[in-house]
Amino acid sequence: MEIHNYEKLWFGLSLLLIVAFIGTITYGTVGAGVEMISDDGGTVQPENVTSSEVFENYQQPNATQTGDGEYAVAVQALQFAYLPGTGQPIRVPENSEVTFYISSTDVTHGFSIAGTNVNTMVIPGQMSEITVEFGEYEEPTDLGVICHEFCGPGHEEMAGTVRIVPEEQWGGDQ
Ligand SMILES: [Cu+2]
Repeated sequence: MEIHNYEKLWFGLSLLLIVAFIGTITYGTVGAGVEMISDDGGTVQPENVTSSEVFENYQQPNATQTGDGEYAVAVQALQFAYLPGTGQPIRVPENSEVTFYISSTDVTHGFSIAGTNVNTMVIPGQMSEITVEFGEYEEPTDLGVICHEFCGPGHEEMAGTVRIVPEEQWGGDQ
């Protein structure tokens, strides 16, 4: 059987494409350092979210110190606000590692902090836990928080703020 040269060429090229596709998928999965966020934050009854230990300790606009340079904030998502976060910013110090615990008391929401890789769904009955490092900041810097899961007629207005505060100003009262 004779195979035409052009046919061989196209055969080779399409094989190469398949190998390249598999290569990019493999790289994206294991090579690029992309990590799935952990889902071991635990479960909680949606109506009891705010009386859970995590919320009783950390649902404050000022991040609570939990260790050396480590802080925690618990955020309640509801139609159509973050508590804390909407109206009053969540304040975190610079040079910190902050763990956010986020849960919803009504429907599924999203929690995404612009300019960081914090991006999680917020599901009633589930505690989303995500840790982010904030670097050095010369002056207070606001990052927007948005809900990116359609959650009802006020979804597009559901937003908040994370304010990163320089060390000298941390503990002050703005
Ligand atoms: Cu929402």
